[in-house]
Amino acid sequence: ITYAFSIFTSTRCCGINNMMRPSMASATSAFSYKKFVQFALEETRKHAQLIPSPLQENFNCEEAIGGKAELQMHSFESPKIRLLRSLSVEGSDGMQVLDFAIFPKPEFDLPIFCANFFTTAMMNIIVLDLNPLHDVINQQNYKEKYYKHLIPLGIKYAELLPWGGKITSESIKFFSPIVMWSKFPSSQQKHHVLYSAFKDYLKSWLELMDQASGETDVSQTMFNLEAQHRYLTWRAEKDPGHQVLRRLVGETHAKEIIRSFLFNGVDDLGTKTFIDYFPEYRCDDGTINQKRSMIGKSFESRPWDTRGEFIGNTLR
Ligand code: BLA
Repeated sequence: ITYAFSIFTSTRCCGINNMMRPSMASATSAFSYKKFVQFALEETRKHAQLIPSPLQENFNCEEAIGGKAELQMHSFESPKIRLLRSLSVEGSDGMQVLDFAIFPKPEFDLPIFCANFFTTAMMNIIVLDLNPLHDVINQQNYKEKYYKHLIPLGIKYAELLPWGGKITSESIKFFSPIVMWSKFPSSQQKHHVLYSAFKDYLKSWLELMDQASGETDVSQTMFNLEAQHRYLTWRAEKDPGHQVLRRLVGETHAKEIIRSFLFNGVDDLGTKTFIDYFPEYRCDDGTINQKRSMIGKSFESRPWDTRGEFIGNTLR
C-alpha cells in the first residue's frame, strides 16, 4: 500500500486554485461539493477578511490510498473566526463528501456553522445546522438570541429535506431547532435544494457574526471556550465520518486530519478529556467505550415543533 500524504506530496496538487481543476466526479456525475466551498469562501469574504490559517501548509490536497479519492482542505481565520475549515472528498466511485465548519473565537457565543454531507451515487446523508454552543433545550434566552428569527427558515427546509430518522441520541444536544438531518436518494432536484439550504444557512450565520460583539467578561469567554472544546472533543472521538476517512487515508493519517485539522483545538483549547465530558463512555479499565452511542438511537421524527420547542421527551 502506498500512502500519499499532503506533507510528502504537496507538489502533487492543490492550493486554493485547485478548486478550478476539473472535478474527479465529472466523469461519472455532474455533482460536486466544490461549488459549495467556492460559494462559502466568496460569501464569507463579503463579511470578513479571511487570512489563511497556519494549518493550510500541512493540510491542503492529497490523494487517498490507491488513488481512489482526492481530498481537498482549506482553512482560514478572521477577527471573529477562530477557524473556518473545509474538507471535501471526491471518490473515483462517485462518492462526494463535504465537511465544512466555522468555529468562532471564544469571545463569541455564536453557534458553530456545520455542514456535513456524505453522498454516494445512490444516497445522501446530510447534517446542516448552526450547532448551538450552549444548551438550546433548557436555556431559553440562548435559543431566542440566535434561533427565534430563523425558525421559519428551518421549517421551510424541513419540508424539503425531511427528517432522516433515528440518530445517535447523544447528537441531538449538539443540534439546534433548525437542524437539517436528512437522508435521501440522489437527484438533481434534491441537490439543488441542498445547495440553497447551504447558502441560506451560511448567510444566516454570517449575519449573526456581523451582529456579534465580543465578550469582555472573562468568565463568559471561558464558558464559551469550554463549550467549544467539549464540542470538538465529542466530534473528534465520535463523528460518524471517521470510518470513511480511515478507509481513505489509513488509521494514522486519519487521526492526524481529525485531531489537527477537522477538530483543531481539541488538543489545546482545554485540558478536559472525553471521559471528563462524557463519563458514561468510561469502561472499567478507564478507556473510552468504542460504541458511538451509549443511549442508542432515537428520534424517529423531528424532535422540535414548528415553534422551535423541543418535543423529544425521551432525551436523557
Ligand atoms: C451518518 N452523520 C451520520 C449521522 C449523523 C451524522 C447524525 C447518522 C448516524 C448517527 O446516528 O450518528 C452527522 N452527527 C453528525 C454531525 C454531528 C453529529 C455533523 O453528532 C455534529 C455534532 N459524514 C461526514 C463525513 C463523512 C460522513 C465527512 O460528515 C465521511 C468522510 C459519513 N456519516 C457518514 C456515514 C454515515 C454518516 C458513512 C452513515 C454511517 C453511520 O450511520 O454510522
